[in-house]
Amino acid sequence: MIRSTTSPSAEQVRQGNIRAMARLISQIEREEPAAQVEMAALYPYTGQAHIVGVTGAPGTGKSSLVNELAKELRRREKTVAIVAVDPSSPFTGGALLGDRVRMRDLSGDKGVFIRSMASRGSLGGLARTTAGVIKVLDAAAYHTILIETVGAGQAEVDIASAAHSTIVIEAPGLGDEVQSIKAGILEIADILVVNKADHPNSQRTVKTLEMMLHFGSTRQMVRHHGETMLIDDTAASTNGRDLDWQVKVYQTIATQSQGIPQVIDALEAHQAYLRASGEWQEREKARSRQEIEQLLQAQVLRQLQTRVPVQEREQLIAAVAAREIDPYAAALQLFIHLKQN
Ligand SMILES: Nc1nc2c(ncn2[C@@H]2O[C@H](COP(=O)(O)OP(=O)(O)OP(=O)(O)O)[C@@H](O)[C@H]2O)c(=O)[nH]1
Ligand SMILES: [Mg+2]
Repeated sequence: MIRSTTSPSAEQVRQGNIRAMARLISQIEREEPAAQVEMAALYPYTGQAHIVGVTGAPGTGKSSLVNELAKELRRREKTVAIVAVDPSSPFTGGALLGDRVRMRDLSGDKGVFIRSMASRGSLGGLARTTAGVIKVLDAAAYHTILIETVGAGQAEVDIASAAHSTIVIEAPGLGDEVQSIKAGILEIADILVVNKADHPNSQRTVKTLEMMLHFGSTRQMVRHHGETMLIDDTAASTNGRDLDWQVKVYQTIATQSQGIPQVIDALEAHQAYLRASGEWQEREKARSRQEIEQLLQAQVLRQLQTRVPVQEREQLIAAVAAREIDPYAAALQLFIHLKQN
């Protein structure tokens, strides 16, 4: 493949120029068309970084843990980019708070880049711009990209699914309930962490999670070709699929830097597993497919808005609502319209 960087500022991004990176990231956040040209120049250089999603219910210790993970990665001579995504607040409430601790711990280290992002418009938009920002950091050759996001629903799961490896954080609460089950984010975990292990109830949380993993209806969650599957324990051992990843529970006390190397070891093991099993490529393909389809969808919708008169669209919508025609017929009619124009 011929690799040529045609944009001078894309070249600066590749060399890790912080200002050039910040500028491009802002352009991406504003969804400026100019960013596309630079992203195209950078694209061949992406695909190297280990992208790690860190998600969990509010207050479980995501920011604290991400800081500790970053410090441990630095000890192992890895460069780190941190993206804190705060989908809940358009005014960057939690993201800013986490950032302040972060600045104290990690600022001044050239091997660490930190950026927080808050939702301006739709969550879909946030997922899209986050994906763009990850690419910039990837092209800038950071070894590991940590994405912190509050796990509260599908949009956050979408953001985390941009990752190669996903850490779901749980913290012992007052009751027995495991927050991530409620939020439906447990399924996306490659690594489970019970943070705040200094809390008296933490063993109970660990046991609950382990029980779910190992004995939950005699089945076990595994990641296979980018999808979470439930398989029988027996099938796992007799299928010759010994390359399948086993989700395990780790305990940390982020505020005392305890249990951190073990989590990084697990991350490194997961990365090695992804490469050895071919799943790294599978996930890249799945992500590429999703990205193309999303772009195509957005483009078709844009074309529709610019090419089909608003009255005509509204008439069709009214007709569908009034049950005069069905949605399929309406979509087909619009699609034919698009092709003709
Ligand atoms: N006791 C104890 N407290 C902790 C631990 N880790 C974090 N905390 C505290 O828990 C609070 C929340 O920590 P954060 O790291 O901000 O949690 P978060 O999940 O990023 O929070 P949001 O981004 O607001 O959802 C802070 O007061 C931390 O000091 C831990 O291991 N033990
Ligand atoms: Mg936080």
